Amino acid sequence: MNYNGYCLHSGFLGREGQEKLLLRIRDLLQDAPLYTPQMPRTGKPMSVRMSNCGTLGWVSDKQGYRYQEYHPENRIPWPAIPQILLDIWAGLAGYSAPPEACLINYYDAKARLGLHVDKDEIDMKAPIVSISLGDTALFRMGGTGRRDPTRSVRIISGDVMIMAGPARRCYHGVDRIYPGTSSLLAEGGRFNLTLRRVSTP
Ligand code: MD6
Ligand code: FE
Repeated sequence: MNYNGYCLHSGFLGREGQEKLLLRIRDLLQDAPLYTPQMPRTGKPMSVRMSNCGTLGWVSDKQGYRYQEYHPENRIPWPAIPQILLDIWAGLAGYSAPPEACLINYYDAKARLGLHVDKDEIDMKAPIVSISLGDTALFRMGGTGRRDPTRSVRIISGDVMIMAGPARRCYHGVDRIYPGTSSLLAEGGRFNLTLRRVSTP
């Protein structure tokens, strides 16, 4: 599927690749634990828990959305992006510069992510490469306007999604997680990793 810069590589990572990547993610979450971000202004907690790796990480709190070099709670610089992820970017992004940030989202059975456009990156020409591990998600993809028609896609463990070009400015979100659809995570739920270029190369 390739539609206006939106591209889904179904089953890109096999079970072994998913397990290897998951081990690396669990390892770096020891140093950069998942935290509960807050919505700008209201401070309302998000249902998705987050962390990052890379020289920059995306964070959200009462002050707003931004990229910063350290974990918002322990203030330690984010761990490096694992080589497996750098290799996926190099193979699929079609972009000469490496990613600077990898946002790690964790969804439990009840978590969801509202419609949004990722626009905190200075370099909006770079694609975002997204990797999913664990339970299936119902992903919604819309247009550049918040009220444009949307289509829904089920994203499964090992799928890799690219948003490039026009799709980079389109609204999208996660409506729900289907609990028990993957045996990858012992605790259940879903990880989504989004690799991003933040600054212009
Ligand atoms: C998710 N993904 O799949 C949320 N954003 O859990 C995103 O918000 C996203 O997958 C930009 C590009 C790719 C994505
Ligand atoms: Fe997004």
